[in-house]
Formats: sequence, C-alpha cells, structure tokens
Amino acid sequence: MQDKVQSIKAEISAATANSQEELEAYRMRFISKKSVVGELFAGMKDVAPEERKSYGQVINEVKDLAEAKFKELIDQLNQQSAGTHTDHIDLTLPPVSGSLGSVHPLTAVRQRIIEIFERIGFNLSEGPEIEDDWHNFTALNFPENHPAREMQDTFFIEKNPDIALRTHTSSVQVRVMENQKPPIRTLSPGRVFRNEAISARAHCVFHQVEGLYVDENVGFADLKQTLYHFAKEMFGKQTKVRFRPSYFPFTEPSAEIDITCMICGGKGCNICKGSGWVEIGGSGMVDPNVLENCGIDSTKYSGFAFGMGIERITMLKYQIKDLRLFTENDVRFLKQFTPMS
Ligand code: 2NL
Repeated sequence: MQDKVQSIKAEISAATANSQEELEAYRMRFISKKSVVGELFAGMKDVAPEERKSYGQVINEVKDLAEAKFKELIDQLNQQSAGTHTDHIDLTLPPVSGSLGSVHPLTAVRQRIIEIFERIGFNLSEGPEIEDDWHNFTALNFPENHPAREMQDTFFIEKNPDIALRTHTSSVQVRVMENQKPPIRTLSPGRVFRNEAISARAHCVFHQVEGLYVDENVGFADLKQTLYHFAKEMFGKQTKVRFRPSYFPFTEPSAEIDITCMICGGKGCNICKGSGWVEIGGSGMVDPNVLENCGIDSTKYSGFAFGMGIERITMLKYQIKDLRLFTENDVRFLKQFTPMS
C-alpha cells in the first residue's frame, strides 16, 4: 500500500502537460472519480477500521498533491499560449500593413520632370561625375580665364587641373552631341558639385536637370513653347512663364526662366520678394561654337538648351525654406511626402 502511494506521488510530481490533450489525460489519471486517486478512496472500505484514520490522511495528501499539480499545469499551459499568441490570432482579418518609407521629395520631383519631358520625345542621358576640362568647360565655350573655372567654384582633383567634379550636367550633353547625330532631344538629370559653403540657399552637392534639343530649324519659339509646357505640367495650368535676357558662355541668346510665384499667384509675397515672379533656371540657343566643338555642323543645325536646379524646383513646389533639409534625413521631414507603394 505504502509503495503504491509513493509511486503515485512520484508520478504526480513528474507530470507535465504541453497541450490541452495532455492536461485532460492528467485529469483523467489523477483527478476524476475513476482516477488512481479515486481508486485509493474506493479502497477505504477494505481497510481495517483502526487503520482508516491514518489511511485517510495519506490518501487526502495524495488528493491535495494531485489538485495542486493540476492548477500548476493549467497555469503553465495558459502562460505558454499567451506567449505565442496562438489563441489570439484571427486569420480571417485583413493584413495589417507595416509602416512604409516615403519617396524623397527630390526623387519624386526628378521623376516628375523626367515624365514630363519623356512624353514630348526627350530621352535620358547620363555621364561621369568626374569630368575633364574639355567636357565641363572648353567644349562649352568657357573662356580660358572664366571665373567659373577657378578654384573657389570647382572641385579639382589634386595635382591634375584637367580633372574636376562636374559643375553642371551640360558635360553629359556634350558627350551626347559628340556621339550622336541630330535630331537630338535629351534630358540629363544628375548630381553636380560646386565649391560653396553650405547654407539654407547653397550646397556643395546638388541636383540639376538639363535639356538639349538639336535639329534643323530649331528656334527660340521652340524653347519657349517647351518650357511653357513644362511649367504648366509641373506647377499647374494657370502658371505663366517669362524670359529675362541673361548671359551664359554656352548659349546665345541666353535667358533666365521665371514663373509666376505659386505662393501668391503673382500678387507679390516674401517668397518672390514682392515681384510676383520666381526664377526656375536658365536657357538659351546653343552657341554655334559649342555645336562645332561637338562635331555638329552649325550651318545646318541649331539647338536650344536649358538647365534647372532640382532642389530649387522642389523648394518652390513644396515651400521648403532650407536646402539643408534635403540631406539631413530627418524622418519628421521625410514622412510628410508620398509613401512608397
Ligand atoms: C542654369 C542654367 C543652363 C544650359 C544650361 C546647355 C548645354 C549645352 C549647350 C548649351 Cl550642351 N547649353 N545647357 C543652357 C542654358 C542654361 O543652365 O541656371 N542652370 C541651373
């Protein structure tokens, strides 16, 4: 009898339940009426009357032990399922979307500019960020002593004044003209570099997009119409464009491009400094010297070109007041733009 009780107690102590089925098996074996503990109680009638009291104490201890262990096993099992959450997952619910990043405003605006020009027949061209003097300056008609070539504007490669970081993507278009025959309609977006102190309005690395159109009989009216189209697509139908005479070594005539200030609609505000107009870039008819430098017959062909700063367009479009926001990657800034799809 003593042996039987001892082995039941040992069995109870060692019992585990890792599932509802195992818990039920434990209940059947140690708790229910027909369990081994129930049998011990049923055996009471066969015990001599003078031994009943001590027998009763022993089997009550077994019963208490079995019940305490049962509670313990239930608690353990509840904890396990709470840990894995398996009981709480509703597989019929639609998936919860994770938090997405957002498209950088410069990327979004560059993409929009590309879209607008691709739809009117411009292709994309890319070229090296490290350029030689020919492609960045000389082919573009920069005089030998032009200030833009000087150290304070251009990052030269040490000990080799012939190699520099490109200061504009016109260098890419020089390569296109050297390698392709007209008609040429190409758009060159990319990073450019100028040796400037970083401030709210200037940075030493920024993004430019240049366009070039070379064919027979290309005139200033084509340039104007193309940029009118661009401004209306980019900033809205009501946008007006004006051309201000200007000077670039690589174009003649040259013009700066202004659009009506989209903040005040042309009435005058602090963004446009009261004028109602904001500048978005420069343009002009490609200087015949540049065409000849690139192997294009300037008596047969003519062309127009333009250049715009992508940061500038983005700042105007989203009313961003400080250029440094583009490179700080502060999520409070970035998450205000269109999420990635
Ligand atoms: C500006 C002004 C300009 C061009 C870029 C160009 C390219 C070739 C030949 C002639 Cl290959 N011109 N590009 C022309 C006029 C202005 O950029 O303010 N950019 C931000």
